[in-house]
Amino acid sequence: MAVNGTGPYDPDNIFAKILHGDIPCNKVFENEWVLAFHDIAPKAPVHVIIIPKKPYVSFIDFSKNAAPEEISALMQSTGHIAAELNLNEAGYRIITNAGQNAGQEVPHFHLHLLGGKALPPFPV
Ligand code: D5M
Repeated sequence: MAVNGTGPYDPDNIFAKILHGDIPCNKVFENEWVLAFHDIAPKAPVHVIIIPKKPYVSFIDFSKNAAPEEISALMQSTGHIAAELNLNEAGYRIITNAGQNAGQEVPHFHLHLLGGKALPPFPV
């Protein structure tokens, strides 16, 4: 079910539970600011979810309220993960869903990194 990506942060959302260690994830990468893990329902051979550790609901919330080092960390981590997963040559796609019209299901801001096959024409 899609969520209101402009609403208040829900501290019980599934990614918050992963961050708190309440439920497991298949971790790909972690640093001070960022956690990345394999999507539980992958849409491509590579489908990684990349999240800031701090609580933001959406891209707008993150871009308005995150510290510059957090924003840099998310960008650099995403590039690092894409390169480490050998996506550079064949190509990849990075998307974020925000709010009901975009079908956002988890109200903790996240990037989807997709690759490993010829992706359908945008939008997926
Ligand atoms: O996408 C939310 C994504 O989060 C969706 O592709 C499934 C994924 N998901 C949901 N629960 C989990 C767990 N527990 N581990 C890994 N991935 C998960 P959205 O952009 O909000 O529509």
